[in-house]
Amino acid sequence: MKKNYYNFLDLGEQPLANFYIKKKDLGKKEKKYKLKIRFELNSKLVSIEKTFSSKTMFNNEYPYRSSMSKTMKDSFLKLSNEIKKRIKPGKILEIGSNDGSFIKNFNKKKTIGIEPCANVEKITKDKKFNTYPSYWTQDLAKKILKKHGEVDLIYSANTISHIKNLDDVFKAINLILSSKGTLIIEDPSLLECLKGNAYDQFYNEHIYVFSYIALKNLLKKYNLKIYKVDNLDIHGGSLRYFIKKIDQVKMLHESVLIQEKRELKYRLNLSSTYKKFALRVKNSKKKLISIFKKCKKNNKKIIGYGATAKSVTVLNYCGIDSSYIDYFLDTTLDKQKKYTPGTKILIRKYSGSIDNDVDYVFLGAWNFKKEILKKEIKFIKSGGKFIIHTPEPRIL
Ligand code: DWN
Repeated sequence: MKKNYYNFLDLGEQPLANFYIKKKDLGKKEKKYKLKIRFELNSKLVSIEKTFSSKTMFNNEYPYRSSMSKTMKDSFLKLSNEIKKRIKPGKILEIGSNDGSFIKNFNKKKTIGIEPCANVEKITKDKKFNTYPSYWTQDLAKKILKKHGEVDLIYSANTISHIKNLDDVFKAINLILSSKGTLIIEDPSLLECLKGNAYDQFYNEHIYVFSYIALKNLLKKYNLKIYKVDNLDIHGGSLRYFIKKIDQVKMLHESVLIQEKRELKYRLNLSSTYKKFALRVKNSKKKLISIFKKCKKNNKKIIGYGATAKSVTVLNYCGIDSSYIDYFLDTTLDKQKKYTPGTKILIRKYSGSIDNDVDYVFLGAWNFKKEILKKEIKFIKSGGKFIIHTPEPRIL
């Protein structure tokens, strides 16, 4: 039988992102898998080949907190104000509410948050938000429907792309979204990922990287339709999709057709585009390694900034470990004093500045480049430099 997908990228053996290693476990064998990416010829969906269960990935030791960046907090606040002004929903449900950066902008009585990582959900529960430490499924949707009734708005940022069973996701949404309700989904944009050679958008948690075209195809099955698309700078380029039940969409916003045209112009619907991307990724690896080698040859001290899930892919794919990077700085408490998955680089607490003896900083959190470069102006003025791998590996 003819294959209906095209495997276009092999990012080698990878550990699970967000599985930071405790000092006592440094000698232990890590769980690893082969990270391969595929393009489905019919649905146009791009996904990783080997997946892990949600229970394995999103557990009660999950370290990521969305409130760690001003950029994210500002973005959630701006969207919340837009929702209040334009949509004026009654009840709001967020799938993947993390530490509450979005729901905190609304009246507690109006919001319901779903966050499967119990350690993260505890943060909002302790602040008396109505949150559930559960995975988003039809069973949960039924339970919430019984208790709270239908909701007028469902928001989900950087979560739907993390759930393998999309059939269950959208059926669950349809169970609880009111007939005139709005669904807003936000996830990294495949177009921007390809344009920016941001191959680090692929790791075990990002089961899918959506394009407008693929999501549109998928939503049809569930009687849902995208009526507006916002292009955001967030996470290196994200798309925010505004969706309603098909019979509620009277007119499409011009942004929908513009996005579709952009994606077709870039040929996101053709395998050849992904083949070219894979070649660029191989070149990117060579270039990044040569930058690191050159710096080390000149006895320069390199550290990392932002121990992101994304950087796990880059470091492991390029074989950049603690022989190149002395340590990472990160503001996230649950990452500090631990080591990066696979490459075992120590993560240190960020205490307000970069040490004077540092020559180069590898920007793991390149998606917050603007915010970080602004904050580190003193380091830059004193001659410090940043290394970045997207869109091309280079020294800033
Ligand atoms: O999709 C996902 C996104 C939203 O978050 C998840 N699968 C996991 C996670 O991915 P990530 O780790 O690649 O996300 P971020 O938001 O790029 O991570 C930024 C990291 O950098 C955090 O650990 C916080 C840190 N940071 C810092 O130390 N100083 C960030 C900023 C802005 C800073 O100034």
